[in-house]
This record gives sequence, structure tokens and C-alpha cells, in this order.
Amino acid sequence: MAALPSLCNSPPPMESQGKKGADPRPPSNFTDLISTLPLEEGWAPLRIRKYQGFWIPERVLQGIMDMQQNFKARPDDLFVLSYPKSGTTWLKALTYAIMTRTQYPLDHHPLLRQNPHEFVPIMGITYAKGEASELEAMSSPRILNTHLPYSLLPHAIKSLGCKLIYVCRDPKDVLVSRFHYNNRMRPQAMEPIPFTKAFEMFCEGNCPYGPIWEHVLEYWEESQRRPEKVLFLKYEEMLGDPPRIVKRLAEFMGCPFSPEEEKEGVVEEIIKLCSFDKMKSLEVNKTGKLRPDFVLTNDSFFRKGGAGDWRNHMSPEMARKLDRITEQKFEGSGLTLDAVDVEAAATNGDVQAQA
Ligand code: PPS
Repeated sequence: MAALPSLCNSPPPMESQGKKGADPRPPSNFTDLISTLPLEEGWAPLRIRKYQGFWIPERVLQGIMDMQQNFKARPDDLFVLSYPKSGTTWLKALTYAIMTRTQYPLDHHPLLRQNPHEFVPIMGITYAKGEASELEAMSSPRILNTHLPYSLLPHAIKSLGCKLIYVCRDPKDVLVSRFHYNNRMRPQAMEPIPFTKAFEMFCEGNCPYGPIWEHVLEYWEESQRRPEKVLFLKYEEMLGDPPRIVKRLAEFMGCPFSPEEEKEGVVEEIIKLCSFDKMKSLEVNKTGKLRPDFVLTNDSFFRKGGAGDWRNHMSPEMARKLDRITEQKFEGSGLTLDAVDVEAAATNGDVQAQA
């Protein structure tokens, strides 16, 4: 296999990175400010607070404020960004597999033993835990993740011109995914959130990291301004043509597939390794947990996959209402969410994530 450019040569997996345990630096104290921010409790057990225009989970807010002030970006950092439940886990697996493809045989890859979130840390949570030193201990090039909108990213990420990859998804499926994920977080004694209530909160923008439309638009506009630095992907396009997206990702990351790799089927191997069915079937993703204190097991990241599950949750009127909001918000931006493709595929049943 041909030698790869530097970005793809040397990222060690998280398993060998950094020390475990709390950061000796005390996290900055922002609690007074946080208690004054507007609060939404409808997604209990999550509490979300409106901070700089977006609803951020309270449990990570202090970490995010700390990160905004103190995160030290490196020019070769790569960021995986998304509105939650839009395909983050998949994109993490793909970028990590692409970047490390010459270090590990794909049939013995670390992604077969650990969840993708372990290789691409969620920065806000790391800061909230007081473990920022773990990020500093990672060797370059790092792949890092946050659900923050573009306007709330630490300034250094923008000023250093780091590469950003954003994935968006049909808001109707994002809502359905969030609805199930959130209900799994609830203790048994708590009634599930009724879907109609989740729908209302989502439409109002009162949803973790919402409003979704502003979140998506900020990255879309930045991708139009700086296409060489910001890659904007759609989950439905990833489902529709994984080889094209995987090649596009590798090019953007600075480590395109060589003709030999393409001939050897490396692209297809990566797609298979990161596919929904493969990831869901792995023991670590059936029973494992990201951290002992995390309430959910890893299987909560692999629910159903695919596009169109909103049909099983929403009336046509609800879907039309949500689509209308999306159209109005995106009007004039040049962004569409390929409703036609999804519609067409949905008439033949849901579009399923590839095996
Ligand atoms: S999170 O919690 O924000 O990181 O969640 P996120 O990964 O963004 O979104 C979860 C949804 O993505 C689906 N998923 C996948 N789809 C296709 N291929 C792969 N490999 C994959 N991995 C996860 C997952 O099933 C969630 O969607 P729903 O609709 O709930 O099934």
C-alpha cells in the first residue's frame, strides 16, 4: 500500500493516550452565571439552558465555558461536528478508520473492540469531567468532536484554520432519534416523554443544542465561505452513496486513497467495518459503556439506522409542519435536505443503513 500523507500516519488510539483520572487544574467556576440562564426541563432527566442562543445540556455547560476559554487547538486538529443524533457515531468511525488505515489491518482494527466515541472524544464532556489534560496528551493529528454550533466553537479552532467536518440529517429523523435516546435515559419510574411533547419542544427549538436549523445553517454557511476547511455532509447522502462519501472524506482529510488501495478494496472494507450492522453486532456496542457512570450502554448509539423512521412516529400533518419550518429557515441559503431522495426511497420502505 502506498505511503500516506502525514495526517494519516500517526494518530494513536485513545486506548494508549493520556492518563485517566481528573485533571489537576480545577475547572473554572461558572455556576453563578449558569443558574441565571433560561432553563427547559421537558427533556428530563436532561436539563438544558439557553446559552448564546442555543440550548445546551446543563451538565456540560461549565465544561463548555471552560473549553471556550482554554482549549488549545492545533493546526492539524480535525473536528467532527454535528447536531446530536445526526450520524456523529458513524462519522467518527469513518474518519478514524480512514486516518488509521495503514496502522491497523482493517480486519483487526481497534474499532472492532472499542466504540467510535472512545477514539474521537466529546470535548465538552471531557472538560466537564475536568479531564482536559487527556486531550492535551493526545498525539497529533487529533480527531475531536463537539455538538456546539459554529458560533460557540473555541476561537482558536477558527483562527488556526482547523479542518471541520459537519454532518446534518433530516430534522424529522433527528427528532425521532432524540426522542428514543432521551427516553432510554429516563429511570424506569419516569413516564416516557410523549412524542407530541417532544415534537412541540423540537419545533420551538427547545431541544438539546437546538434550534437545529440555526445549528445546521451556521456550518452550511461556513462551508460555503471556506470549502477547503469545512466539509458539509448529509446523512442521507452517506446512506445513498457510501463509496463517494468515504473517498471525499479521505481527500478532504488530506489522505486520499491511492489507486492501489482502491483496487485492493480498501474503501469497501472501511465502509463495511463502519456499517450500522457491523457496528451494532459488536460485543462492545451491545453491552459496553463509554464510562462506568454513564447511564446508557453503547447499544443506544445504534438504534435503527437509516432514513424515514419519522413515518412511524408522525402524522402527515406533523411532518408537513416540520418540513415547512425547515424550508422557511433554509430559504435563500441554497441548502436543501434532499427531501425528494428520501421521499422516493421511503415509498419503497425505509432507507436502511448499509450492511
Ligand atoms: S450522538 O449521540 O449524537 O452521537 O448520536 P449520533 O451518532 O449522531 O446519531 C445516532 C443515530 O445514528 C445512527 N447510526 C448509524 N447510522 C448509519 N450507520 C452507522 N454506522 C450508524 N451508527 C449510528 C443511529 O442508529 C441513530 O439513528 P436512529 O435513527 O436513532 O437509529
